[in-house]
Amino acid sequence: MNDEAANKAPLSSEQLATMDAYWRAANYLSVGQIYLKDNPLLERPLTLDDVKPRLLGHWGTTPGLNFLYVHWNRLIRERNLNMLYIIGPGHGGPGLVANTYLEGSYSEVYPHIELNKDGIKRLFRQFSWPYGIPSHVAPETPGSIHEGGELGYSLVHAYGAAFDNPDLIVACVVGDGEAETGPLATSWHSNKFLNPATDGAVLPILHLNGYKIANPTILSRIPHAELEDLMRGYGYEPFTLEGDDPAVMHQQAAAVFDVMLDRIAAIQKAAREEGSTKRPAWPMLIMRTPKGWTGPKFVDGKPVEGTWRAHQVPLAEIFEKPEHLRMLDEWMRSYKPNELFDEKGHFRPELADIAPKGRLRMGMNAHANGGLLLQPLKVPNFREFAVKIEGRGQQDVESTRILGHLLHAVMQANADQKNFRVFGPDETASNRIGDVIIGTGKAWMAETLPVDEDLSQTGRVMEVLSEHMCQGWLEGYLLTGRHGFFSCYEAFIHIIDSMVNQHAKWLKTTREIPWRKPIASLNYLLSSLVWRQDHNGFSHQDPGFIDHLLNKKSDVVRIYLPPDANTLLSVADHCLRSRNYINLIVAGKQPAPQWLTMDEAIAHCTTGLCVWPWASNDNGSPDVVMACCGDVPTLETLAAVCLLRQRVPDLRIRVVNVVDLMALEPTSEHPHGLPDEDFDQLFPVGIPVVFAFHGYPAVIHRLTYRRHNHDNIHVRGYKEEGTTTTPFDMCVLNNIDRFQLALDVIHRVPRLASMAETAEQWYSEEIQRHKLFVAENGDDLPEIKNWRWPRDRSIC
Ligand SMILES: Cc1ncc(C[n+]2csc(CCOP(=O)(O)OP(=O)(O)O)c2C)c(N)n1
Ligand SMILES: [Mg+2]
Repeated sequence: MNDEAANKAPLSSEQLATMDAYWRAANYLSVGQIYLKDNPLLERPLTLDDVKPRLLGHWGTTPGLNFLYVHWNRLIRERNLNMLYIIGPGHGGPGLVANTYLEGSYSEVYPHIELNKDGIKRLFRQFSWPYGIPSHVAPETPGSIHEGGELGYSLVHAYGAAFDNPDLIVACVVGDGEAETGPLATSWHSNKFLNPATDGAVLPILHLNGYKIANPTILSRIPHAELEDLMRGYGYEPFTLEGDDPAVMHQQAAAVFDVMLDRIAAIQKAAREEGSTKRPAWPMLIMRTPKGWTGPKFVDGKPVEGTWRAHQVPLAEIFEKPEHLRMLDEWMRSYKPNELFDEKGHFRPELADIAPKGRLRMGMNAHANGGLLLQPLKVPNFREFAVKIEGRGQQDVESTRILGHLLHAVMQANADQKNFRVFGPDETASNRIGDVIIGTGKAWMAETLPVDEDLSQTGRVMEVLSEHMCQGWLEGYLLTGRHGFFSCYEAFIHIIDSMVNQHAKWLKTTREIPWRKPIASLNYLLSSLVWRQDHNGFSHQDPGFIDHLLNKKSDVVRIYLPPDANTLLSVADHCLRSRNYINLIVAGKQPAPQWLTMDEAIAHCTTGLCVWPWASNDNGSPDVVMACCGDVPTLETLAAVCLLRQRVPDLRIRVVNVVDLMALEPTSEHPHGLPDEDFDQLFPVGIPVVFAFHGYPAVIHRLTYRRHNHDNIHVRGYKEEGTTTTPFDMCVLNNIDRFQLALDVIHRVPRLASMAETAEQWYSEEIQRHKLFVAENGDDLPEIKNWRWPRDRSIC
């Protein structure tokens, strides 16, 4: 406890009694959810018939969460706060369900859970029950933007929600076990990016109940002074609340929260009214209370309250041990339910009255249902940024740089709305979308030096070398009704694989919850791609995020591989306007040939895949289809087409480019899937397909295995061969180079069988020549490096 709060007793005895009763009611409803399917008000002694057959849920963290909720309610009431809760230990779900029920929000969104005895019975029964509600603070829980099932992301979500929401206070409970995770450990640094003048406040509470599932937590077993120093080192002003006597704790909590809220108000006043630009030391609370507080102290002779044994269900053998049933009865009655609810099951009005009203209730905070607040992003006309095509493939352009122009325009167009941010792990400039920084700058509240460029306390580009933080901030930002864009190196986006899983689950679930309104999509740009790791080599080569996303629900995921800048612009425009998706855009940043006019690009993106007639000579009846997806595979395919034209002039080649990967799937599997008839038109049954793909070849097989022509689809892609070598040698190492693709065609078209031997000889000679040249000169052969699609296609 801090000195300032030490001698204060802000609660009157009546207030203290009411708050304690409210807390008891929340605890009672939490225990009831875990155990009971009947007898909700304990009108008769509990019997086994009242108890659920499967006892599921987590008690340990719940009383602490309930304690905090009633105190936050007081603060909201007294200070008229706009407060959002985020619960790191999301397994404490029953507590949040109980509290949103007590304040009335729950019944408003789920009218069948009435505010009476029947409602309580249903509330109990549905919890962790088949087709009922999940045990966590799930999307189904009013007021939540954070599930908390996978631990580690509470604090980044809280900060993401607070950015550009100057009136919001995000109360964020961090589990002391959760605090051991990598993402959480780095999240404390978010305070170097939060501007007290223009952003809201985050109120972190380290829930130091001492234990995880079966072990003590690190932070509870280091000297308290060391823990405080750690928090100070992270730039916070730590406050402490410690104890287990409810009456004392209520009074101390009220005192300490008053001081902390005064601190926040003072920090914001200094920044907003007095012009302070100093990075403040925001208050944070270390709350040291017993795990399973107010639950059974001993079970079967072993200590439970205050130990790891309280984590899940403390009395787990109700059906085997009559003593456990008796203890449950006693435990639930210890909350004195008849003082809390009348005989009809109505929460007593004098208790209900202390909750905030209307939208001030945390369960009804509009920020937790971001779609309610979502303003459409203003996206300027992307056609204005088009690359003018003067001859196909004749000029080299860095596609992502062109995207940077569009993003800059988006940033400017929405500057007043303050609802668009761009996130990246120190790669915004490297991925060549750096123009987006112009006019806004990069968010930074820490120290600056003259050598720094573009750092700004009000910057809207967020750069921190933590993919976890970028992802978490962006999720928090989107879930509270704003828009964003995340650019990352392709190989390292895997760091957030698990986080995107959780976001995809959230989106999938919210689609089935009518009161949850759609939010802006989570947009990724992956650049610095596998094929062009000129500076870095093997460690930076991994296109597998595509594979990862493919596992997600098809109504949530979209994957685009635009082959040039104009298609990239069209794709980006679409993604920025979309809702409730995870959009993955994979696009190169290196200078590369440009193929499509803007109109062609738009048409291409509309269908997702189509024949490039200017590159084809099949007259509607191909000998072979050369398909390509991704910028480098497209280049190699077109170069292979030229090689084949020279060697086999009468070969009828159809070139199909794929920009929307999901179009390859059948319609039954993905809404973007091409109908079978159309697919068969493009890839006629019996005609070989040589498919050059940006990523792992299995992806294409996986998407097309049900297509009629699948047996004839032969895919080249990345096969984990790589090093720091020339761009073309990367293709050669992975057999996706133009010579290999041309040879593949000769091997696959039956009527060219007689050419196979000569072609193999030619292939070996070309590859040998290439290998010798790159080894000697450290660069690609000039005719490879400077290759262009011929202006007059008859001469290629
Ligand atoms: C990333 C992750 N790893 C492991 C788990 C499994 N798990 C669930 S709860 C828990 C212990 C959490 O301890 P703490 O954060 O202290 O929460 P509390 O004590 O408040 O229940 C663990 C390890 C998880 N949910 N997420
Ligand atoms: Mg704990």
